[in-house]
Amino acid sequence: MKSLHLQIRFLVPLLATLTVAALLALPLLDQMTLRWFSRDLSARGAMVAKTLSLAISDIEPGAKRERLRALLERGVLDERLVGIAFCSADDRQVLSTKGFPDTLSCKEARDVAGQKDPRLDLASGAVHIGVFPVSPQQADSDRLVLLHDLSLPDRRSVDTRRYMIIFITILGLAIAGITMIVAQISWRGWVSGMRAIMRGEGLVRPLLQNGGGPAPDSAPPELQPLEVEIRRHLRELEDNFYREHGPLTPWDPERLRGLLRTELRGDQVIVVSNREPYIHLRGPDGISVSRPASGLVTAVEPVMRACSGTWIAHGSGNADQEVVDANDRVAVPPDTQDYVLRRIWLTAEEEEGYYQGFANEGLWPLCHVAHVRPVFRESDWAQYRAVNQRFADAVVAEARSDDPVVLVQDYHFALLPAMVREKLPKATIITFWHIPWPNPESFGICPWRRELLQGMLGSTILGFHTRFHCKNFTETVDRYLEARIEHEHSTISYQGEPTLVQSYPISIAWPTDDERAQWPTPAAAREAVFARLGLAPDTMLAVGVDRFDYTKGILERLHAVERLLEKHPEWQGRFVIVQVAAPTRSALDEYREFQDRIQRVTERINLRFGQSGYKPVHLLAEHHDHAALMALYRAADMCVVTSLHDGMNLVCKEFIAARDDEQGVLILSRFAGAARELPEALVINPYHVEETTDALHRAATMPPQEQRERMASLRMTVREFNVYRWAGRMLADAGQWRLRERITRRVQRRSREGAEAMIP
Ligand code: ADQ
Repeated sequence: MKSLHLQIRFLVPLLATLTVAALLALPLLDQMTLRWFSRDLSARGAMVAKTLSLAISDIEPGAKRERLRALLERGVLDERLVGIAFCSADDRQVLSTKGFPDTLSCKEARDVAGQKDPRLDLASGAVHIGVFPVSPQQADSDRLVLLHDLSLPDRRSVDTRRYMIIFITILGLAIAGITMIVAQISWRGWVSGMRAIMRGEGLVRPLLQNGGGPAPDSAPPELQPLEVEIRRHLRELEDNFYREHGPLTPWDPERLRGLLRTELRGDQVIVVSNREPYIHLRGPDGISVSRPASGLVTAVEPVMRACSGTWIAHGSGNADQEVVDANDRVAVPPDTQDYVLRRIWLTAEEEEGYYQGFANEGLWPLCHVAHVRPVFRESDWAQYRAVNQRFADAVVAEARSDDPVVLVQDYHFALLPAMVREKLPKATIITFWHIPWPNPESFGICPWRRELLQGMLGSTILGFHTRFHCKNFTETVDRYLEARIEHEHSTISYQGEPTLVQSYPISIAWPTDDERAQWPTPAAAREAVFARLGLAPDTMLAVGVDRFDYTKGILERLHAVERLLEKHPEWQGRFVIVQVAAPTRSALDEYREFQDRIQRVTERINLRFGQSGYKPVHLLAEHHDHAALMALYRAADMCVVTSLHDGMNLVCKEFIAARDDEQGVLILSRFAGAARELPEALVINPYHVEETTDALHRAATMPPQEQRERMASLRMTVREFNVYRWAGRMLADAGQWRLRERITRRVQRRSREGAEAMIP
């Protein structure tokens, strides 16, 4: 209907143009017709006159007058001739036929005949006058005046005009009709082409194209420039939109809850982790509750809050036992009591063997290529197995159905998935490995490599941070187990049970507006931090935040700072790094020695480059609360992450989230999983001191505009790829898996029933 309106709008001017053309053309046509007739009558008159002249020359002189009259009267028998007159050379009318008007003299007739349009309007009608010499060879010849009736040409002219109007009208309508059809076809093509472009069909095509040639579904040629233009504008709009608002449907706690309601409706979720989400501690003022600063807790807690599940963890607080019920359960969080925390108590031997021994002295260095030798003790392995079994038993005891969703966290529980699978074959077990997975050769040094792999393959889904870790795991299984690997579907089937091996990059919760409102401004944060540490106002401040772990590259970082002060002496007295290092695993020799070494190197550098009131390295070997870390991130000019090997690294993402002023530079090790997501950082090889030194110098001299460009892009990534997406994607995959399982079971049941019905 709309297109019809458009066409009418287009046709009206077309028809108006045709009408105007017709109005202009008709008088012209009239004139031409009359001129043709006039020429025709003149020629005709000349012929008649010639015939008459011949006849007149044959008349004998005596009989001349009567014969002449008879001759002329015969001539006017032609209906188109009105009258004929015979005029002498001196314009005297000798005789005339009956129809010749008395009022018309020979002279007047000659004058009119000499005009361009020899027409005379008489009372009886218009006539065409032709004057012809009887003897053309004589100069003073008599003349014949022939009057032709002009009513016929006039009638013909009217007829011609009528036919002309009919012709133009038909032509106009035909053109209009054809135009409408062509317009309709082109309009439809154009509209569908535009719609396709708007739907993005043309826009996504270049991504799908393999070669350089045009894609088979490319837009019509006339729309291609438009397509290019639209694509450019859309990209700009999208960029701006993403920068301002983040992704269209951002992952947040609400979306995660929605997913649990729809995809895992009513299913019980059980989390297993070594660290508990709430620790009860007895202090001088009674029992207090603390939340460990842990990415894992931040990531998993929204899931638990949404589904009222059960979290099984090692009860490590000194007042933990006081608050649990007879079944070692306590409702948490303390204020809302959304889910249950089931605590497992470990003896000192168990903790030493399972946690410090096998997990932290064995698996941790085994999976991190940081040149610290793993230690494998038979006794640690026994404890590891026993504790895994205790946690697995707790999962089975807490399960309210035979198919709960079990989320197993980290390398402390490599054996648990298969142990749970044995008791609950229909459970959906999602295991997430928070640390890297090494190559098959490195992993092969573990004496219990097969048992560990078999344990992990009890999982339904096995998640790593990066595809690279997935690949290493798959190759390790390929090397040490008899398993069927389907690379296309990322699955490994061991003893007929499939496991989906997938990458789920972990992240942080993007700060809410309420949280951000609590933050000091960057200027205020800088002022407070500078005052606390006694820094000069023009100090270039770098910050490092880590657990005091040898995998974090703290030593390499300090070497790079030392080299910077050597290579660029202008930074002496002005460049400061604040290294926050939370003590961790201090019961282990390796860690204690590492911490001592860092202390010594720090002192050496400060001795070498320190001046009165200035020391280049501030080592704060203590746990900081969240607000203190935020203040540091916001005060700093750069954040330095130099991990020698890291599954992901959350510190760099926390720094990015803290910089809503879009300032500050991130220096990031290429051996951290995060480097694959954050290429806008200054990505370095921490083993190459010179490269890290240059990155420090580059960060210190980077113009604010470049910092803004990089930081804006980094923030966009971290906001979109947040921790809710991490949990959401795993749970969505689990939901799909369960759906498929249910369908398969239904199909199997029906075909079994069908087969039974066939048996007579
Ligand atoms: P971690 O090895 O602990 O995590 P990381 O990802 O950097 O390493 O997380 C450390 C967390 O502890 C951060 O939230 C940080 O703020 C906090 N933190 C560090 N030092 C602190 C201090 N002094 N005071 C207070 N808080 C401090 C393991 C893997 C990582 C993986 C995570 C999540 O080794 O590769 O990213 O799990 O899967």
